[in-house]
Amino acid sequence: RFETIDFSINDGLATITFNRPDRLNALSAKLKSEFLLALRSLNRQDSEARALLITGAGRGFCAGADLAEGGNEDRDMGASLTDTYHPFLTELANLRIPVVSAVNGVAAGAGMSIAISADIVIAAKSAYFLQAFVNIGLVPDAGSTFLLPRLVGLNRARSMMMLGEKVPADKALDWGLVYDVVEDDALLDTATKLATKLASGPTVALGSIRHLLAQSLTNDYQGQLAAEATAQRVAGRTEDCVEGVMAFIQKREAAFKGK
Ligand code: T3D
Repeated sequence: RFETIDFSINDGLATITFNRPDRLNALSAKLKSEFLLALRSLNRQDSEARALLITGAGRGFCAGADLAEGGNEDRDMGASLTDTYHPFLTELANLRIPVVSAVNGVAAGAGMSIAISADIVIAAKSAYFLQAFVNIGLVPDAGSTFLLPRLVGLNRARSMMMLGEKVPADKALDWGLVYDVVEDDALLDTATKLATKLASGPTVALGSIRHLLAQSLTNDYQGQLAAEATAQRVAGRTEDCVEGVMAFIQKREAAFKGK
């Protein structure tokens, strides 16, 4: 159905694969709109997805904005962001299911923003991260200036953004930007196993964990305690919580249903 992404849902695991390998999966207008549609479908109440895996086809994860599609020099890039980037970034942030990114190659510009928006980032050994914006005279966007300093600290974020140098996977691991780095040929298998585990987890609790942590980036301590109480009230009333406690008492593996 889609031309620039592959989108599937199997046994509760949704997978989105950016699929413009000859352009290192750069974000063309078509790709951005298809990505948005796929994310919207996952945000619908009737979606059967319980986890999302995002990766890229070929040797790149995503090289950011499609620079070959730029159009005229007077183009308003601010409007381009609000009209074509912010909708999918917001939809991604709003997901109530856990998100894993499998970074198979370069994650540059807005492509890096997508990669690090995931709850768990797994990178191939040969992958790298690039705040490419400054190299073409732009400022970091797509949430980079919000997320990156919070993930790696101001100092490293500033250096990445001002120098526009590649940060290889092993350094990204050292900095805490990614959860794990694996051999290139083990990436998809490792990330799929992890996402499959999340897809059979207590979905309501997992969704709340992602939102609580997002809120913690701006909340004060009292606000966060209140948010935890609200989320726990909901989680405590799920069938999965009943099952989790029962399984613990019966000394068996819990069989969560996602509700
Ligand atoms: O209005 C708005 O859209 C504002 C929003 C901005 C958000 C942003 O993301 S701005 C940042 C945009 N991204 C970049 O600046 C990165 C540009 N790409 C590169 O610097 C390099 O391609 C890489 C360092 C990522 C990879 O280098 P390398 O040597 O491994 O590959 P390559 O040969 O440069 O690229 C392979 C092909 O993909 C090549 O095409 P060709 O020559 O084989 O026909 C290249 O042109 C194409 N490609 C790579 N990145 C992009 C791209 N085509 C369009 N847009 C790209 N971003």
